[in-house]
Order: sequence, then structure tokens, then C-alpha cells
Amino acid sequence: MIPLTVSPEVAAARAANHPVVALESTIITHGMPWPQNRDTARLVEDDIRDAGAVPATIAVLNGRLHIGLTSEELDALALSKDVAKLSRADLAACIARGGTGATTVAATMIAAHHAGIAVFATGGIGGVHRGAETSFDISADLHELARTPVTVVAAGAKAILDLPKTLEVLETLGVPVIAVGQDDLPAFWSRQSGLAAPLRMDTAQQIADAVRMRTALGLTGGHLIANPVPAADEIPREDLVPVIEDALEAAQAQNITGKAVTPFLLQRIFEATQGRSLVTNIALVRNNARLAAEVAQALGRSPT
Ligand code: PSU
Ligand code: MN
Repeated sequence: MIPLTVSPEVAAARAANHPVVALESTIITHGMPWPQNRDTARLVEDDIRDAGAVPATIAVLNGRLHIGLTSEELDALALSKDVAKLSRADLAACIARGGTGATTVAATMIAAHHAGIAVFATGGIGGVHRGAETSFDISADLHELARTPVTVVAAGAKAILDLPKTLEVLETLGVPVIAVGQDDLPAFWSRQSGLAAPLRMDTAQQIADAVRMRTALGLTGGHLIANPVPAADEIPREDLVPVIEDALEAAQAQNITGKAVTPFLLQRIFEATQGRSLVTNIALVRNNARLAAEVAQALGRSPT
């Protein structure tokens, strides 16, 4: 038996067949500093409610898998230090030991699917890190997208990664990568990556139709919906190139490896941009939450 706690709001939504959107918690504990992490988590939940769906923030608290957090639970998580960052490899062990952990994209997909939630909004997925040819650092998020049927709305993969290699791996794994409203793959803080997205769709209904067809064909796995950050909030790619290079050099000089790499780089870039990267990160997550709510609603309607 899985020790599962479904929040009253999420339980009521599921009972009424109302659209639900999953949210991860690593972005709260490892992706943003206090208090913006807590404020963003709340804003994003409200964005989903305003757009006509119910948010389900997912985390492991004292050995229980939570689908939907109360505002007290959310505050406590946002304030806690030394919370584990859980992926497919460590989700079960954390629950079994009675631990507390934040879920990454991979672990949130597993939990969402378990709870019957088909759509999930985040900032940017993990992917193939630069230098992966020697470090072998490839996020478990990619393999999760290949196997677990959840539609993940993100602003692409984080621009700290090797985006061409990330696209290659997603193609190899058979994950549909769909850019929204443009031909170019978005690059998290920037609208453009300079890489053509494999697929393009312009409406939530088109995305929902594609998701349904993939299920009808019996194909396992999820979708990556790459939603560009709103133009008013983006940091142009040219501005970020030197900042990312610097952060990567610092990570190497300080021997940062494994799970610590992504949080380290995000924090470095936050400092180097005087907080501008965080403003953009918040805007893009909110934008993804709104689209995810539309996709969840479109999945509840009949196909076009
Ligand atoms: N989106 C953000 N900020 C984040 C993340 C996503 O805007 O911090 C997190 C997600 O939990 C994602 C993780 O799964 O970063 C990637 O970590 P890694 O590269 O170690 O797989
Ligand atoms: Mn990694």
C-alpha cells in the first residue's frame, strides 16, 4: 500500500471529473530562493484555478506521497532546507523510509500518473548536460517522458543544457516535442533556441487531439509541450550565452556533480543577472500553468 494523501480540493475535482494539473516541488525547494519560491508556488496554483482547473502540487512529506498540498504544507516545504530531490531512482526509498522530498519532473510524472492526472506544468525539464559525452549526465526526466503517459508543459529544456543533444535523445526515445505557436524550440529564459522544433501546434485542442491519438495507437510515454516565455519577460539568448558559460565554468572548478548541478547553475545565473533570471523563470512557469489548464480542459472535451 502506498501511503497517499490526496488534498480535499484535488479529491473533489477528481470525483467531479474536473480538470486537474499536476505541479512539481523541486522547483520550490531547489529551483528558486525563499520567499519567491513560496510566492511563485501560490501564484501558479492560482493561475491554474483562474484558468478553470485544479492544481495538484506533488511532494513526499514524512513518508506520505501528497497529491495536492495545503497552504501550510506548501509553506513548510518552501522553508525547509536539506530536502531530498527525488527522481525515479529514489522516490520509493524516500517514501519507504518515512522521508521528505521534493519531486523532479520525472518523479512528479510518476506520481501524477498514479493519481490519474494527465497534465503537468513546470518551468523547464532536465536534459542532456553539456559535456555529457564524458560526464554521462543525462536527466532521468527524458526517460520518464519516454515511458509515463503525462503531458508536460514546459518552456523547453533549460538553456544550461546541450539543447541539440537533448532533442536527439528525445527523438531516439520517441517523445513528441511540440513547440507552441512558433517553429523554433524555446530555450527556457529565451523564446528562441535557433533549433527547429520537431512539431508545432497552435492550440490546446490540437495538443489534446495529439495526446488522445497517441493513446489510441497504444504508444506509451508522454509529450513535451514547449511553450515559449512571453516576449515581455524573456531574456534574449545573446545576453545569456556568457552568463551560462561562466556558470558552467564555476561548476567545473568547484567539482559540482550529479543532482547538485542544475540547482547550482540556476543559483549562479540568478546572481549573475541580479535576479532577472528568476523574474523570467516565474513568468514562464505561470505561462505554462495557464496552458496546462487549457490542455487539461481540452482533454476533458470531445475530440475535434
Ligand atoms: N523547472 C524550473 N526549475 C527547476 C526545475 C524545473 O523552472 O529547478 C527542476 C525540475 O524538477 C527538473 C530538474 O526535473 O530541475 C532537473 O534536474 P536534473 O537536471 O538534475 O535532472
Ligand atoms: Mn543529472
